[in-house]
Amino acid sequence: MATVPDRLDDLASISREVAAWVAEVARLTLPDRIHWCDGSEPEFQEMQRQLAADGELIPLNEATHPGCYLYRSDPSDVARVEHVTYVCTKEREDAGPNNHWMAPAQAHRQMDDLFRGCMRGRTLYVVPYCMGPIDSPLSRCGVEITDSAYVVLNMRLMTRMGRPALERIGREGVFVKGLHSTGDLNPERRFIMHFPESLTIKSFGSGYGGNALLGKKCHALRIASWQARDEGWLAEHMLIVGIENPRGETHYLACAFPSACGKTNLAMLIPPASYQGWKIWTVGDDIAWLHPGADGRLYAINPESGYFGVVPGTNQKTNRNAFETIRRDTIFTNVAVTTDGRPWWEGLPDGEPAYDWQGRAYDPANGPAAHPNSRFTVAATRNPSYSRASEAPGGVPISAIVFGGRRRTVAPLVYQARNWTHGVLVGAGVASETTAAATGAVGVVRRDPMAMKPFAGYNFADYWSHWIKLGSKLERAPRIFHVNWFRQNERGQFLWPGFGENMRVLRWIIERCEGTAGAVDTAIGHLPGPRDLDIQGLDLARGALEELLAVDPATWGEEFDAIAAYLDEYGDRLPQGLRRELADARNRLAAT
Ligand code: SAT
Ligand code: MN
Repeated sequence: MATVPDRLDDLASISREVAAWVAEVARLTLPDRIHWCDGSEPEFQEMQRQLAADGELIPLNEATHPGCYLYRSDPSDVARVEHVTYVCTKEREDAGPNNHWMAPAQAHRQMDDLFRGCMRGRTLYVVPYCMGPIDSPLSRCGVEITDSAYVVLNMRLMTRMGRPALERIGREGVFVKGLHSTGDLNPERRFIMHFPESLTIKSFGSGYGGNALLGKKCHALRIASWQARDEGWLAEHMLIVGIENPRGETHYLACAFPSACGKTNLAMLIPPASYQGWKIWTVGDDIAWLHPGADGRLYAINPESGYFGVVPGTNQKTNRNAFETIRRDTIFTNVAVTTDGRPWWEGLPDGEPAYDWQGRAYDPANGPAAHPNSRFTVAATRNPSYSRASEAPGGVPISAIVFGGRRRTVAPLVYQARNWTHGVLVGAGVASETTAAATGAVGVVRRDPMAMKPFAGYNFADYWSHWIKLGSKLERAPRIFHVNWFRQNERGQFLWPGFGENMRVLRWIIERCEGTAGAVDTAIGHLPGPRDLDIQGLDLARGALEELLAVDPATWGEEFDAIAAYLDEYGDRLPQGLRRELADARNRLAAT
């Protein structure tokens, strides 16, 4: 039988609470070895070397991609699994209709049965981490216990991981407990369980992304959204980007789009050639923690320190910053490779795949060479547009919150909510086509309020109440907007070029915040008038701009019906403010 080593290295003595929990988990999971991660560079390099020696990581072409590796996950384990992701609160209603629910006692029993003895023959890694700058009062810590070295490497890039985090936990005594094992990767024995009332996560049977890097969606969104409600802040699925105008003034925007809808691209945008003197600064590409500041503004930190971004489509033109970022020191997951060991994916203008994401000789009959949800993991500091404000302990002040989704029809290019509560309705009404980031059908429109459908750790009705309440206390609340880069004409062609040209829309948003841009008032909110958006030098099809900025009464009548039916699912818990905003919007539409 495997024995648990009783050697307590110096890391284990930093926090009695962590040590006690590690011992308890070791008694359950029976690992051969326990490794406390210090987060140092030598530890990271040694683990990469070891994994490469074991064949789990494939070193890529050292000349073209120094320090880069390829990891192939199990073919059944390539995306988040929302159907087996649970929020386990004492009261079912607290999890809400937006979450799968299980009673905590039953969920613990079921998970502990899976974890029993599951680390025999394996190493148990203790991964202390801090979400947010290590010295920020807005940051929160956690410890992930995992038997996956790949997870450890990803956590090292994605979080402030190691000794300083453990020392902070030692001082504070509070941390989120995340227990993870890849188990046998059997999809039938795969569950991601959250216990927000005890700040606990148990994840079994997946080694992939948001299922396994527990600091990310499990902690920084599901558990943190619960903590945030209790403590008076917001944990959101938002990128944070700074936009500096030629006068040197920087506005920060927090933008919520569902997974694989372009958050990373927007966070690293390269402005069009005509935008001389404008600069983009990336603070975060996926998650924002938003706190009311003493001056009545909302301040954001990015709890992460790296990017876990979608690879396919990334190139010099679509996202030059990301393309530069991932040329070295990057872990690629489920991309293809060329004969000379370079990573390859759909959307690269040159090279050819020799082996697909499963390691088979490439054959187009097997589908795309890189998995559509293949990912890069890389430290944020590698990004040419990395903002040093990412390290600011107090965060950055947010001028605008931008919601959006991927919608062929209905939603115009951009519109502005009339006020905060109306903005909460706009966020609650977000719908988007599903993507490869989660298992299941792709391209199906579903409601994804605030892009948080898979990530809100409690009842959406309570979440919207919290949003409304929080906004009412902000003297200088951010303005709220909605964008849609994905409108198509009836021939299925995109009406808007997207990518760097989205800068034109961001400019209108900023100038609305400054009070200098014009708009027309419509039933759904304020839209740019025909001359309010800068389209100089843009090659738009004839009539495209009119279509992009049209608010068709019949279409929006149906949309409001669909939003009303969706909100009704939340019954009496739905805040009255939202019902009132929706009724007002429908009245405005009827009057047009
Ligand atoms: O798999 S992750 O949750 O990390 C990425 C995403 O779906 O947003
Ligand atoms: Mn995401």
